[in-house]
Amino acid sequence: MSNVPIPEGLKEILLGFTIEVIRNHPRNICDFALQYFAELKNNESKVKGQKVKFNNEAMQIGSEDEDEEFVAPVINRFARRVSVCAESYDPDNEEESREPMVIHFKTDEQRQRLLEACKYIVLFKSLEQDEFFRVLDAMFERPVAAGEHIIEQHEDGDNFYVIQSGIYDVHVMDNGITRLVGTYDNHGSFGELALMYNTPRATTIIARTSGALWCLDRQTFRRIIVKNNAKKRKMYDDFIQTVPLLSSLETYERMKVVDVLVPRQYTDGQQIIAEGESADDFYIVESGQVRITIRRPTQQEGEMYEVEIATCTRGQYFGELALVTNKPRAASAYAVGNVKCLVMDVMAFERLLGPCMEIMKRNIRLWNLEVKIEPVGAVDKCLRSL
Ligand code: 1OR
Repeated sequence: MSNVPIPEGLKEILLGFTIEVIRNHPRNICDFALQYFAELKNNESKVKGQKVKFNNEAMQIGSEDEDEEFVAPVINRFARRVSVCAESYDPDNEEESREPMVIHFKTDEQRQRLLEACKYIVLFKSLEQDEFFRVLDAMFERPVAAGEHIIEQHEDGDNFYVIQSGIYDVHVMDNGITRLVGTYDNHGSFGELALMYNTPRATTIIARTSGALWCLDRQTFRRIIVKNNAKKRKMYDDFIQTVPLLSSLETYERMKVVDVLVPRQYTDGQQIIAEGESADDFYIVESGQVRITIRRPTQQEGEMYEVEIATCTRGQYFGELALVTNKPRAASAYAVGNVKCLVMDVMAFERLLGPCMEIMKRNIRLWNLEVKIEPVGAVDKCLRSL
């Protein structure tokens, strides 16, 4: 038996399959095998001029070279990255885009859950469809135990994480004192900053409960997300410079704002925010007009009507009040004609607009004191007119 030649690649294929079985614990191994090998075959034929390579962690699609040997580097996906060379990112670097793509096999059920978990991830929103699918392909699932440290402040960044399930506390250590600054509750994502800006981890993230995370490796993150952000910066740079609220920010701070802004479009009459609802987004109008309205009681008991109290145009912002005061929306917003907004989620709002917070609070406060000032945003204006 020892003289029987082992076909090239067999070991790697079986090893890859075995690892996926152990990781996924399928109820029926035969069904799983059918699906696994069908997907493998599919990947092989899908990528013209490329072939599927294997390692014990992921399938990688590399460039065509029939004589090329199977590459099986041993990577531990869960091991923390210990050092980062100060790689700079050049979005036009063709070399970088020819690097092999990472693909982690997923069952249909996993893929469905992953799609669901990624639906509202801001960083994925401005990706083209094919880029988005490449990101999904590269993600892998990691079970998490309660008490586990997912990220350590000051370390280098290895992965970006999307939450599948579980509660995760965000701690910041400052002058030897550790503060709990936030909590992710079963949805959202974290770990993007170190990968985007080549900086050490900004916080420590600890799982409060058991759960699961989807991980995206640093290289794929940089090749797809950072590249996309570079495009976005080019696109929005001029506009962002004209937004009065952001004028107190340094250039690099404004760039970080652009990185997290997501474009959203609305058609005539469409409701953008609803009075009384909880708030998680902040809006800057890129084009078009937005009506801000509040509900007032009519003569009929229990009946309300909406009255317009302000309009917002290009460069103005709305939706900040509820985020600053941590209260439900004080007004509704509707598109007048076609409207384009740039939207930021509450976490990014708190993290990045700290320097602008005083301006926003001042506007709200000034209204409360009934001091007449030129409005910066719409909500302060509308509140003053109440
Ligand atoms: P990272 O790669 O630096 C830690 O790794 C992650 O924690 C970070 O990316 C963010 O995804 C996430 N400030 C900085 N990072 C935060 C914060 C945060 N919250 C979550 N992360 N602050 C809390 C804002 C509500 C400010 C703390 C002073």
